[in-house]
Amino acid sequence: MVSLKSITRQGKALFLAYDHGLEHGPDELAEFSGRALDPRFVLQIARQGRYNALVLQQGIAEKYYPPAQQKVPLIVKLNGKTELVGGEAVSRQVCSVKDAKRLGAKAVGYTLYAGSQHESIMFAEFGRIVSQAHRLKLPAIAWVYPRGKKIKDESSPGTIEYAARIGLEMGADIVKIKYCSARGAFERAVKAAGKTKVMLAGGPKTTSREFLRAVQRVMQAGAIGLVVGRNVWQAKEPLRLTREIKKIIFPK
Ligand code: FBP
Repeated sequence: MVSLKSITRQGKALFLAYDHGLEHGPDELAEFSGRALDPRFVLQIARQGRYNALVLQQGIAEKYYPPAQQKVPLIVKLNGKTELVGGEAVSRQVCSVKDAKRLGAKAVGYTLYAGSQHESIMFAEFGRIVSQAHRLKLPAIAWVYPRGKKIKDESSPGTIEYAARIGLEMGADIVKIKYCSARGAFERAVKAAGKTKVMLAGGPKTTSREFLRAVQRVMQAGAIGLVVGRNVWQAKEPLRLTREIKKIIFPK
């Protein structure tokens, strides 16, 4: 098994995600204060907040991730899509594992839209990515987001449990899944993921209180941490919220 040491602390982790410019567009980065449109603002949060890793697409990694930033380990997201297309979700690989490594990545990430009519394309790509990443001793992280005509509720208990299991079956070292507040749902998802570690996907901006409660619940359920984007860099005081999140993930 590939070691997760370079992107975890005491087996736990807090990653900052910043691939939204591609996934959702500049409006979302500019929402609330507009500060997050500038990659330097978010990179500074990652550095000052001492995140365990920062998730970037190759473009921003290449242009904004200077050697000084490298105190915060890099995770390169290998696939991506925009919101400009309709239809069943498909997100193809846009960066190779080798290029990610060249950019300084300590792990690679990939989104699987399980349930989409095009899931087989993404499964085949991710299967190859896992082998290539493991050959280079890089962990492979799967964002498993069930999405498509047949998925009624992306974060129902059964759906998140299935998403977690897909991570294990596909060979991911970490699987990132959506939140579900139903009693016992996240516990069952963690169980379904077996030896694949589970992390929570932050989701759209909510109140800090609500967000911290969700973090608390998933940590109690056995998750190793979270990959957060909007809830932190759209917050009024991102570093303050980071400290609160860290108190939950790393209690000692
Ligand atoms: P957030 O914490 O902002 O939700 O970021 C996590 C993330 O997975 C990003 O990596 C990605 O850009 C986004 O969520 C995808 O969101 P959506 O579920 O709306 O496609």
